[in-house]
Amino acid sequence: MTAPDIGSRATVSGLLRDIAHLGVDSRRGGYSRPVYSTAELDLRGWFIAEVERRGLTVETDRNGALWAWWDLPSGDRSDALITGSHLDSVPGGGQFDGPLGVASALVALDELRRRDLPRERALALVVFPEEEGSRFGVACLGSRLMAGAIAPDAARALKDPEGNTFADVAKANGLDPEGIGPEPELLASLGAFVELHVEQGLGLIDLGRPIAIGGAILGHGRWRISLYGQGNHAGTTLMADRRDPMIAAARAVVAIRDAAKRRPNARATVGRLQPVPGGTNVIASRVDFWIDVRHPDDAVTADLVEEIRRTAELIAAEEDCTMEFREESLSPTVSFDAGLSAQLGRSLPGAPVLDTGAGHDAGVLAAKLPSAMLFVRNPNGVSHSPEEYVEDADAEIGAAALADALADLLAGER
Ligand code: HGY
Ligand code: MN
Ligand code: MN
Repeated sequence: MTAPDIGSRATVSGLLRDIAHLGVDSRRGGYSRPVYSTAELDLRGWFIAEVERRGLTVETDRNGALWAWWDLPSGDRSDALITGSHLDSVPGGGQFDGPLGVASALVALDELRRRDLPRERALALVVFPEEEGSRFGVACLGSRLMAGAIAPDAARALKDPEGNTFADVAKANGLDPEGIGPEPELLASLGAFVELHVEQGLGLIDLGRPIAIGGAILGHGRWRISLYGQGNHAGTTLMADRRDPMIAAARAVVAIRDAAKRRPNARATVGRLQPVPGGTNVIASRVDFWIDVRHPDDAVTADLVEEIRRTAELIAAEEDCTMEFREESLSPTVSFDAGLSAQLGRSLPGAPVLDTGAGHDAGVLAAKLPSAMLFVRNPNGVSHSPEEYVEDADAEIGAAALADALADLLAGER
């Protein structure tokens, strides 16, 4: 089946420029594209238009992931190959985290169709929802639901900062909340998943290479800490009479940093802190803040989190406050499929192997099917920030590498 004429030869940088106006965050800088926001829905519309221009039909699965199938003439989808990523972003995120993988999948598809090679398996381009967990708090929510890595009841009850449940938002966007959950039949039909993603570090800069094959993903989790004190007037309440959760939170944030620094290669971050009610002339009654903790060894992550819990509890007591501590999301360290990664190595001779401290849908699905990743050089190594960057030339090299890897896999290489 020869490639339908899609007009100009699409490039990754061209496709990304087409969506560069969607979800621009003028207050934070960068992009804010939470799942099911106008921006993310517009990005879904862009993806659907791009795959339909290519003659593919898009299916939405029970959890809201988009699947664009390049079917075999026989229609056989067994042992299918999938590639893709996500379109949602963190608040004030970069242009490439997620969309680079989706745009590269489109360009790789075009290249595969131009080559008109023999192929033994179908290919699907996939977009997973809520990879960042920025709206409902759980990273990779869409792929976790598909893989059965989160209970549907727990997912339905997740709330966004405005108090909307995932069930309500999913329903408002055409899903059946009672239908969300594992997709065992779909999973059983899949043979392999290859996700291309911007590198979120300096590894490729240090190596002087444009692309790498993924090795492992650091285990990572998120916990919410709530500190309760006595809300009061900033002017009429003497310092000695205060039970100020903001002081407890401030002390806890520094203690968290110190505890992480005592463990080589551990990372602990507090990037989100919300006082309630949040008035300039008001002593907070409550402070919610979230910790993101990561380490290659899951036991060290657990030990660090336990030390953080104990320390925060002690600080709360010293400040005459109380504390709630709750796990929101946890992913173990994952190594990508050795056989699939070795096959990528044969398709891309000389490509280095890099581990990553960032989580990905490929890391979640690795528990259910052979999964692997390709990383594309990011000149400043910065991510989850407006400064995230990929050179146009490297973006095209990444898509060409993805096409080479997929071509071999479609031809039956294992
Ligand atoms: O948080 C992460 O590691 C990923 O970017 N979702
Ligand atoms: Mn991210
Ligand atoms: Mn990402």
